[in-house]
Amino acid sequence: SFNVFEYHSYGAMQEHLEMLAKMHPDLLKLATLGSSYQGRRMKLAKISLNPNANNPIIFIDGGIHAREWVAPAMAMYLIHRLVSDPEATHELNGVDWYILPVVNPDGYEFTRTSRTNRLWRKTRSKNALLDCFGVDGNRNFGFKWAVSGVSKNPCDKETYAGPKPFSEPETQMVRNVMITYGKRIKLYVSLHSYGQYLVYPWGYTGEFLPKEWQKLHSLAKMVSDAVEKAGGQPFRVMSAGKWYPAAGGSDDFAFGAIGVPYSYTMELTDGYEFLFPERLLHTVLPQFYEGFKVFGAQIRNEF
Ligand code: 0X9
Ligand code: ZN
Repeated sequence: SFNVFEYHSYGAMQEHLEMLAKMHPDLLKLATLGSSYQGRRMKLAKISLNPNANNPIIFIDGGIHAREWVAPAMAMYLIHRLVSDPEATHELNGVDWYILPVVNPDGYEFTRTSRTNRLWRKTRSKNALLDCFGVDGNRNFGFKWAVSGVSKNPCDKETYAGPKPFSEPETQMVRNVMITYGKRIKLYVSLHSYGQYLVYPWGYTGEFLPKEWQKLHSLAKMVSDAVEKAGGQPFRVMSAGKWYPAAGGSDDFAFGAIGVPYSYTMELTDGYEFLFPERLLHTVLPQFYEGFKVFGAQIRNEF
C-alpha cells in the first residue's frame, strides 16, 4: 500500500490516485489533461464537495522541476488529507481544490533512474538542432517570456527557456487548466524546493511590485505563521523577483495573464537542498498542511 511519507515512482502515484478516486467517487475526480513528451498520462485531481456549485478554485501543482521530490510528495499528501481526513470537510467547504502533483513526470522518473541523474531539473524533450535535452518548465510560460533570468542555450542544464513560450506539452497542460477555469481560480500555488521561501509576483523583475502586493504579502505571512505554530520553519516572504528575477514562471503567468488574485511559489524545506530525506517527510508535510488550511480559509472567506 501507499505510504504518503515516502517518495514514490510516478506510476505508483498515478495508481494511488486512481484508487482514491474509486474509494471517494463523489469527492475526487481525475481529469486527463494529456501526455508528457515521453507519453506519460497526466491527470488533474479535482476535489470538491459539490462540483456544480462553481466554487472558487485553489489550483496547486508540484514537480515542474524534476529533482524537487518533496513537491510531489506534498501534493500527494494534500490530496490524501483532503479526501480521507473527516475534518477536511472544513477545508472543502465552499472551495474546490485542483491538484496536479507532478507537472514534469519525464524529468521526475529520469531523476529516479540513476544517481548521476538525481539532480536533473528540466523536462526531457529533445532539442531539434542540438543533441541536448530539456527545457526549464518554470522559464517556459508565456508571460514576459525570457526577459530575465533565463538561458537561451538548449544545452544549459538549469534555466533554458525553450525555443518559444509553451514549447513543452507539460507547461501547455498547466496553461490549459488555468485558461479552462480562468477567473474561478482564486489561488495558485506552485510547489518547489528548497529554501523555505514563499514568494509572489513579480518574478520577472525585482524593480517593482504589483499594486496588490500587500495582500499577497500578508496572506503569505499568515500561512508562514501557521506553519511555524505547527512546529515548522517560517517562510521567507517577498516577491520572487526580489529574491532573484527570472521570467517565464507559472506564478507570473497565473497572476499576470490569467488574473489569479493570489499566486505563489512555495519553496519547501531548508537544510538539505534537493535531497530532503524521506525519513523526515512525516514531520514536515503535516506542518505545511497547516499552512494550506490558512490558504483555504482565506479563499472561502474572501470569495
Ligand atoms: O527558479 C525557479 O524557478 C524557482 N526556484 S527553484 O530553486 N525551485 O528553481 C523560483 C521561481 C520564482 N518565480 C519566478 N521567478 N517567477
Ligand atoms: Zn523549482
